[in-house]
Amino acid sequence: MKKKIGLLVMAYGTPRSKEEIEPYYTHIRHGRKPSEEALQDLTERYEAIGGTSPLAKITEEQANSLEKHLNELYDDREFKAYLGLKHIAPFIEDAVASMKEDGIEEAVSIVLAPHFSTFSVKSYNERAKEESEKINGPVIHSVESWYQEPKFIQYWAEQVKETMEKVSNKENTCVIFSAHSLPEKIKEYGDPYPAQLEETADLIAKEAGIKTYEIGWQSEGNTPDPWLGPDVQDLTRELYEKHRYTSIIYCPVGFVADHLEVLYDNDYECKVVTDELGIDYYRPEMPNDKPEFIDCLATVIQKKLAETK
Ligand code: FEC
Repeated sequence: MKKKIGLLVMAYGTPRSKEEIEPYYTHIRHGRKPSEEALQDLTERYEAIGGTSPLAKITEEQANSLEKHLNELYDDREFKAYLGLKHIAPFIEDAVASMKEDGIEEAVSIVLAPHFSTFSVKSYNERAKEESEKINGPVIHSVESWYQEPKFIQYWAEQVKETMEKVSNKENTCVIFSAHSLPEKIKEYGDPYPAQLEETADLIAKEAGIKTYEIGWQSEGNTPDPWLGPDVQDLTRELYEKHRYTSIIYCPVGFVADHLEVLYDNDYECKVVTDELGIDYYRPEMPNDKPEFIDCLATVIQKKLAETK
């Protein structure tokens, strides 16, 4: 008989309707309701990308494709995917409870974000483990980060090379690698997040054979404390002032899907800046549920399971 393994796929989550925007935003704000103005602003951003985000559908497709692919790779194990979201149902805790109900004793978990941070991956993993301990649920083997996986680096290197093919003045083009900004205070705790983004950029640039690239931060929150910078929009202006680049290729490598932070913050906000400067805007395709990306995630899971033997 095949051994049953729970595949806990954790992701940010997104409102599935206009009505869900307020509770979702309240959850992100740790239970504090957003002001009318902030809610209106977020609603307008969702409207600008079509009303809701495609993220809900993409996350489900990623989890289902990963389950299917892993089941093709193993003869002696059967994986069952459980989606656990950070800010909307099914929450991480719901997924752990479902695994327990289904009699799962061992699980492997992955967060659909490549870099580790105390603000992101650590909190996902802690929530899963705490819930499992509380209900005497499955043992969970958690992947901490997977940005170094060669198949991930390869994915973005291919995207950069393909995009470069479309650019007319390659010499005058800069690639900006970015991730979600976080409050700067994470540096005081020695959080590896900024260094991991830098390493990701260096690895992709080397693989793609590009020399002109920068690191930027995007989508920073609406709070008074300082956030990691430079912000991608400011960086675009600074780079133009200094080097007069004629094209920028934006690679939001901290994300793995088409969602608000990419479709709005890159494709709208950054494009406003490039249009104003009269330079070309490029943004390669996100991994979504492309087979090569699902294979990358499966490899990360295989490596984690090999460690636990
Ligand atoms: O609906 C969608 O398509 C977008 C989903 C979405 C993703 C995402 C990823 C990350 N976030 C991270 C950190 C923060 C911190 C705050 C924060 C705020 C928001 C808001 C929305 C939102 N985030 Fe998000 N994030 C997504 C959506 N995020 C909406 C609230 C409005 C706004 O500020 O724009 C600030 C919280 C606070 O106020 O205290 C911090 C990180 C990631 C990448 C890792 C991951 O996916 O977990 C880090 C997708």
